[in-house]
Amino acid sequence: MAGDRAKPCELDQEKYDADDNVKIICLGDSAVGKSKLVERFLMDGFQPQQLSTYALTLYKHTATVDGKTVLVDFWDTAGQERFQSMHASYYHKAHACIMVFDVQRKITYKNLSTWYTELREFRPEIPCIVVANKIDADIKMTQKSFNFARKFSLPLYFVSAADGTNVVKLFSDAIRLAVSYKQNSRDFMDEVLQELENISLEQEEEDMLDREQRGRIESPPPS
Ligand SMILES: Nc1nc2c(ncn2[C@@H]2O[C@H](COP(=O)(O)OP(=O)(O)OP(=O)(O)O)[C@@H](O)[C@H]2O)c(=O)[nH]1
Ligand SMILES: [Mg+2]
Repeated sequence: MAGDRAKPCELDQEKYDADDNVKIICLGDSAVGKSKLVERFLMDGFQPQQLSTYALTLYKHTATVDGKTVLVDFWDTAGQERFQSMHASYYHKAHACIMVFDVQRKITYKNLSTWYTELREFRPEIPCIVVANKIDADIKMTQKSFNFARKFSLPLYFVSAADGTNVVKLFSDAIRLAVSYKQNSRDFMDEVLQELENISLEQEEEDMLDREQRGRIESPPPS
């Protein structure tokens, strides 16, 4: 899989040309490194300053998976929202989840179960990757077995946004999983939503035709 850096002016055109588009959400406590990981992947850079995400940041990216162009939306939110439930729209139609904890702060690992429970309420089936971030700060952590991932049969990646270890692999795999989920999923909610969208589109078309017809009848005949 090859990734191209997103160029805003090209994205609209690419949207029309793209073979597919997927949404990937990031979850995890505040300051575990969610934003830094996305930035490392998209910009291949790391600015160490701490700026907590306010509400929501949406990153757009174009990737190539098996020769097909895929538009990827990365949704990154503020981890401190753990104390309230995340708004349902954050999960809406997500195709994969990257769930991050900080190997230096045990509490962020413990809180994974809260994040995971909420994720599964909204998206019972989507692929989810568990991410142990900041391994540059304590490389010994890569020897530890983190049972949470094993318990739920989730893949676990040891990464560092600071030095880039495994970041491209993490995001490339997440994109692949999202695409394959979208292509193969028989998620009932998705099907229902799709049906509803089709119905409202048909209704809009009918309304438009009605209005056009009425317009013709109501307008005075040409003299
Ligand atoms: N040593 C080290 N520090 C990191 C790494 N990734 C992030 N940080 C630091 O951790 C802090 C938080 O990073 P963010 O990416 O802002 O964390 P976040 O999860 O987006 O936080 P919220 O937006 O508050 O939810 C920053 O000071 C980063 O410099 C890493 O891989 N290694
Ligand atoms: Mg952030």
